[in-house]
Amino acid sequence: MAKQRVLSGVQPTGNLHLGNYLGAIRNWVNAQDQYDNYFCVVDLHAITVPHDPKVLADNSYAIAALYLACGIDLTHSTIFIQSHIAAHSELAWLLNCITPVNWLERMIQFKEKAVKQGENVSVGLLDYPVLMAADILLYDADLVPVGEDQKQHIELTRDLVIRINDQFGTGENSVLKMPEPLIQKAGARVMSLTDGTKKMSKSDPSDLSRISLLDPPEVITKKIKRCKTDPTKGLEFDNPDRPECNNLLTLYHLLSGQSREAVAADCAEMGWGQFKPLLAETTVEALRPIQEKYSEIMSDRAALDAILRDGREKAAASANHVLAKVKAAMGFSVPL
Ligand code: ATP
Ligand code: LTN
Repeated sequence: MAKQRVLSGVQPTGNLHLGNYLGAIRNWVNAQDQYDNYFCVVDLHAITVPHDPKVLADNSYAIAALYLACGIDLTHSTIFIQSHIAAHSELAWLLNCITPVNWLERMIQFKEKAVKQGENVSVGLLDYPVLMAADILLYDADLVPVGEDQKQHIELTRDLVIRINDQFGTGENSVLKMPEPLIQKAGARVMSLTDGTKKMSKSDPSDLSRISLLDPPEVITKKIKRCKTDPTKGLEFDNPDRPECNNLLTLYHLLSGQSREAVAADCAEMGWGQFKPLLAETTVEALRPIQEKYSEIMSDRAALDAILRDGREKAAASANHVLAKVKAAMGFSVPL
């Protein structure tokens, strides 16, 4: 039987952090041999908030290199850059014309990001989930592995599939494949180091709130030393009054590879003074191989270019096929 198709992506809006890694990329890597995978760098999404044209292309290359450094394996996975494939923008337009505006106005991410933009909210920010739906649907994806925050966007994608298939499918022939979110519980929501009730995010103004995958050891150690804790004695998971404690223990559990039970038992009597250096050392060691591989990949730009060229060719074949199917179903003329 053919393998199920997986598609996911990350925006090149800055360096990846532990939330992106533990909520998304690590899960892609761990499951990649079970699926036929497409991982894109969603640069068209990165311009939905004001961006710097001087760094956009470099950030996209850096994210592609980080995918590889984290263990994405080209024998199971295709890596490409979203804007290299025009079909993403084109399908987004077609989907726009059947998407009710109020579906988009309800999106939590839109509401949160719109507040931060003040007067300067672009149509693109509102339309972000439609472009994301296009990303997913162009590859006939069965599964979309993401962190918890993206679930609502995948639900919107599913609603769009129902709408397109109802309006333009014929009998047995559906136009688009129905995707499902794939959200691993552990790591689905890594919280900020400075506020355990907010998610760790690339766009948080404070660099101390997140650990970047490329932070040097001394920076990691400093950030963990300074991170928010509480005065309660002993460490525990799942106490709703101790969000920082739960977050830091979860990071230790995921990065050390020890079970939750073992971590809960080992840390039950610990104070922060003992735990923080342990977490810092574990994080440094977990990120070291990724950082080494990243430097290696970035030192051979021609090889990375070749990988992205191959990725683009493979991705375009799927995307153009699905786009043609949608255009035919919607009744467009075919250019001769
Ligand atoms: P931004 O702050 O620029 O919106 P982001 O940090 O939220 O960016 P994205 O590029 O939007 O990062 O997300 C890429 C992937 O990482 C998505 O699958 C998303 O669900 C996941 N992700 C992002 N932040 C976290 C987090 N704190 N915990 C778990 N997963 C996360
Ligand atoms: N919105 C996602 C990034 C993204 C994505 C996708 C994820 C854009 N297109 C398609 C999965 C599938 C985010 O993580 N902020």
